[in-house]
Amino acid sequence: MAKKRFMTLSRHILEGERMHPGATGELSALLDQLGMAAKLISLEVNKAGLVDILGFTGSENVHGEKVKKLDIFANDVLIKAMDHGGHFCVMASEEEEEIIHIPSQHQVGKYVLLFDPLDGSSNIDANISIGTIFSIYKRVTPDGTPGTLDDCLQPGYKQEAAGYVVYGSSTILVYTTGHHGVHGFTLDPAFGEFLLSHEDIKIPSRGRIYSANEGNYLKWPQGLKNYIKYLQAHTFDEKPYQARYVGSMVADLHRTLLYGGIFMYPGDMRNPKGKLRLMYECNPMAFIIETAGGRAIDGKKRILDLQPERLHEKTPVYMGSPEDVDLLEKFLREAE
Ligand code: AHM
Ligand code: MG
Repeated sequence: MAKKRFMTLSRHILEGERMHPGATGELSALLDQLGMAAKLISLEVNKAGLVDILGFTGSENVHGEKVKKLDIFANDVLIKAMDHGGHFCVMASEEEEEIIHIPSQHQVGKYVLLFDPLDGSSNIDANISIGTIFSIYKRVTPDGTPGTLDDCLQPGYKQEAAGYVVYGSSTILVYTTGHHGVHGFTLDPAFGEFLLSHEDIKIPSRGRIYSANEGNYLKWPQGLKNYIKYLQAHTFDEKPYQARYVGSMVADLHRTLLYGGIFMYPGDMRNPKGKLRLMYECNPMAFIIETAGGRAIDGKKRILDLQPERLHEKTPVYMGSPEDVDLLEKFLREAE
């Protein structure tokens, strides 16, 4: 218990590194830096209602959506915190149309960073949880040269690390390197440190909660409609299924990770690829969910096996407790 109380994010990352005798410490250093950026974003998110930072900037992001100032702030913080450490050769963000090059005055490293700086930002004005998502790969182009799009377009199973930060009733950072489990750290605002609060998270094998935007029900694939009807007519552990949908992927998946169940953002008749982006939303979340014992599919294939073609491409996604995803998959298959 005492050990847990004093396990900061930095110490945890370092101890993870020591389990790999050949590790250079670079991954630890950059994860630590990401934790620092998350603290800065958290501070700003927490005072969003107090300062004149809310409201539209008048510009749109690469997807034609209105961008709020906090998105830009979070994007800037991440770029500025991560571009000069010598760890990355290239970065990419949901808020930037093109890849982000490392400025020429800084060293380039062997890692690649993709991130969604502030996901669910349409929820900001209502004080609903939002989050940051990140995904880390090793470069595929030669060391010492500027990174390229090829470094970014790698399938998710090649991720070296992934994580998210949820700015909710408290700020929690969850990360994994794929080897030593999934761990969550709660930010102590007085202490200014992320402290280990959720050690070695394992997703329940089955849950009672399904999470999707049911407003789109009529446009959904028939198999998914059948699945939802099935859940509504059945019980789990003698209790009815529950629907929960925050509309912030990070919050919905954080709950799914802890309580079990299934999160879904399907493709539909109008948007066959759904809404969520493969590279910096679905892949990192799928890596975390799988490492915690869950499953993540696009309806047919494993999310982490998808070969990306474009930086901002979207994919349908179903992820969560393994038995729930198995059942959903069966319904999708049967309706084909
Ligand atoms: P954003 O990246 O523009 O914030 O949008 C992504 C968000 C996710 O957090 C969430 O799961 C989804 O959009 C909700 O979409 P919808 O309003 O269609 O249900
Ligand atoms: Mg997003």
